[in-house]
Amino acid sequence: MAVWIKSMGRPNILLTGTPGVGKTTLGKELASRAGMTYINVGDIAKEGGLYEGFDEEYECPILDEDRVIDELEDKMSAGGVIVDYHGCDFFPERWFHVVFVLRTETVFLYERLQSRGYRGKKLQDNIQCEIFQTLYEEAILSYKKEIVHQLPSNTPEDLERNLDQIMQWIEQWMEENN
Ligand code: DAT
Repeated sequence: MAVWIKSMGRPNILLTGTPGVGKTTLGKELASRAGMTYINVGDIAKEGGLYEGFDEEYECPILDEDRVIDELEDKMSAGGVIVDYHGCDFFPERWFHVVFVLRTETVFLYERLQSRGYRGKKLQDNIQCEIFQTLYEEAILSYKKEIVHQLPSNTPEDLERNLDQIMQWIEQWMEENN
């Protein structure tokens, strides 16, 4: 594997998809293998209280998107960042060199969300979100179609394969851009 020097330009990667598809698992492991920075937008919002209300229907706080963008801008300009969020239409398009949309089949996702404590409408809405490929549609409307890739995320084997593929992609990007 090529040695990456810190001063080299590094890509920014967006990992998106329905809650439970495996963004955090993949993102953290990828950051550790690639020596990149992992950013979980949900956590950043929580830590900084970057909310502008509470959505009663979906039982979750409403993200203050402008403040999230202000908070992340400097880190994104520096490069080498992996961003994890279950939404993608409000980030500046220029931030990302590649977008991966993780996809999980209903049987697996149902079990993961149930064990996370999701029930009733919240569970159904998230399952439906995945079946209707809402995040994939959002991604291809928000970024150039050529940089948006779907990755199956059902099994530990999928996780390994995705890690390998993204590591290869990063290596190629580094060669082409440095
Ligand atoms: P997300 O960050 O998209 O909400 P997560 O990384 O927290 O998802 O993963 C949800 C659960 O699923 C967690 O218990 C780990 C498990 N998981 C993630 N990716 C997986 C995969 N490829 N195969 C099996 N389980 C996976």
